[in-house]
Amino acid sequence: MNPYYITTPIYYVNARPHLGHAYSTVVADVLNRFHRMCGQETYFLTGTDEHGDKVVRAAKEEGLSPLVYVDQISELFRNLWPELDIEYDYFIRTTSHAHAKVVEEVLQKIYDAGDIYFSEYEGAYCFGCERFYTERELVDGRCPDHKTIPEVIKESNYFFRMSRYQDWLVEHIETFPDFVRPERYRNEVLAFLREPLVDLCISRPKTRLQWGITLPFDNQYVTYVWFDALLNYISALGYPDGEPFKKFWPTVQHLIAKDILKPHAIYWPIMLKAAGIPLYRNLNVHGYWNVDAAKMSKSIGNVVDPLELKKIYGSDAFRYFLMREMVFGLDSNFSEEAFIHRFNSDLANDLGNLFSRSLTMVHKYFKGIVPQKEAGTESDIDFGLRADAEKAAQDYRKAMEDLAFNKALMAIWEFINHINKYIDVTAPWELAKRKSQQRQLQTVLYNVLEGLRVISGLIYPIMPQASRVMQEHLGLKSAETFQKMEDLSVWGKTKPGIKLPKRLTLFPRIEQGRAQSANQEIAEPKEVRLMRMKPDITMEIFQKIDLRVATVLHAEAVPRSKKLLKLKVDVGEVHTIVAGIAENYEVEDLIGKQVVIVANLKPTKLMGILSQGMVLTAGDKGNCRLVTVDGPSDPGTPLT
Ligand code: ME8
Repeated sequence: MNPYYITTPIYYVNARPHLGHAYSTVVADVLNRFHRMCGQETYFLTGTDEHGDKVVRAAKEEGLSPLVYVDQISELFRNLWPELDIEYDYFIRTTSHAHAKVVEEVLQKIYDAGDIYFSEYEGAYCFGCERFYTERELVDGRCPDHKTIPEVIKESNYFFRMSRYQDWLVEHIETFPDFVRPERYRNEVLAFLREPLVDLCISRPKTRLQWGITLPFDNQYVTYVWFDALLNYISALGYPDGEPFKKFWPTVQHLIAKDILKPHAIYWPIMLKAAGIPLYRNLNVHGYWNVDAAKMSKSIGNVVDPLELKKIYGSDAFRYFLMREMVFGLDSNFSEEAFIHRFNSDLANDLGNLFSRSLTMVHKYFKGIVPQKEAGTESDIDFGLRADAEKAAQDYRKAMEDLAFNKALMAIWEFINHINKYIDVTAPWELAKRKSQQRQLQTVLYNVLEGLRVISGLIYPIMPQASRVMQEHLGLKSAETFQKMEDLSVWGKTKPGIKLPKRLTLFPRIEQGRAQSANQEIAEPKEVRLMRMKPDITMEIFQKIDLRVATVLHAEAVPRSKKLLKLKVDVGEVHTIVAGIAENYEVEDLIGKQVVIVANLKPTKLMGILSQGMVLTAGDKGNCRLVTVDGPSDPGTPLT
């Protein structure tokens, strides 16, 4: 069986991860798990793109060196993925030494072959895009993305002779119709290739940019960030001699959104061809998530934080929503209302209720022991359930292979509805009333459990936690066996006689827009809670917080506030701090007390009083205690 290699874009470290990044990476994880279920050996690559102008500018804004800055943001991405149950095999960083070596090697190879030349160029340069624009590409003289007027820059640079490969690329795309898919993006690429292809400027003079990989044939230049970044897909596998490269490269599936179609569909195949490396198998292009019908943007303030959603609704529900809501290839809209609606109707009602009502009956009628299916009763009361299960598994598989995740889920949900109807029609509660129908009751509930087994396996790539919990509660011990596609198309794998654990609610309904705490079984399993406590700020960030010992000189109530006290504290100098501790401390108890404060918090006005710091407490409201030091300390002593 063919191995399977899936890649995501490597994300720029100039911004924190958001919904869009999470979507691509969840899709890659879903595909990776699905192909593993099909018995393939898989490799899943993601990572961060850390060179270029954009990163230098973002670091500058934060007052950090690029090196420190890229470490911090890259870590945010790396730490987010396990929170969303994303299990990648390798996380590549373009600032790694091994990657730089591959970039140098490929550049040299293409240079030696004569496809890189030196020339002077004057053109309109957009700093946001980090590239030159031709007159034709500009819209009213402005960058189509950033809407800014590009600067005219004249410089000598190295160019990659892409024009030489134009006809070859058109022919390749025409010969392999699914090279770029879905078709709308293939058409877009072909339309672009109808115009003459301009050679690509692949260097930046060090006088303008130092943050990049030095060209192996001219140390006055660094490599253009896209030429560097695209090579991650092979450097991560240990190109040219690494075993993973030999095994996985020929099967590669790239996954991107439409924003980076051109570098992936044009620069990248030509780079591979020029370097004598076989081309990728498919470029899979998805659409954009908009939020509340607008493009996600920092300035509008509608950027969706995946971690926030995960914390409230759980990783499974987040993954389910993304996969169910977006038609791969088209744009989609995110809104929390739609999210909650899907959660309640699909997860809590359809799947969750089926699961609970089925297990409740097994506990009620059979003391929680999986009943034996009785020969002779089976066909009478099958009502086509077995055929439905086979059809669901087939439709699901086809849809997953076509990247039609919404359809794959629809196939599962159609089957869920069939089981629900099956229960209504066979009415186990009626069968249970008569001893003579005991055998029928056994068979009906056996069939229901068997249907749930199939569902628990099919949902695995999308909702790995719910899949595991379902399987545990269905008495399926070896999770591995029940996550194989081949087992899911075979009826009758459930073993009778097994005692099932107490039932639980898989997806408790969300009331008033927020998940209930009962959701914890799925939303917050223990290991995830621990993971959240893992440090996710670096020492540099922590050290920016100036914690000091302060002695309280004076305290008084803030008029018209039940909670606030105005303190004057000695922290080497006198600071006024407004603290919400009035319900826990009397004014007179505070005088002379040594507390710990954040001394460099930006001053802010509270009830008209300028507060110059924050007093640290443990707990809040009813049980709030001041953090103090274990013995007298000089006011202003820093905490280390
Ligand atoms: O372009 N909807 O990095 P990037 C869906 N470093 N997906 C979205 C999205 C949205 N609104 N916004 C971003 C780069 N994405 C380069 C890539 S690869 C060799 C170098 C996702 O941080 C989507 O996958 O801008 C998109 O292609 C990618 O993030 C762009 O990430």
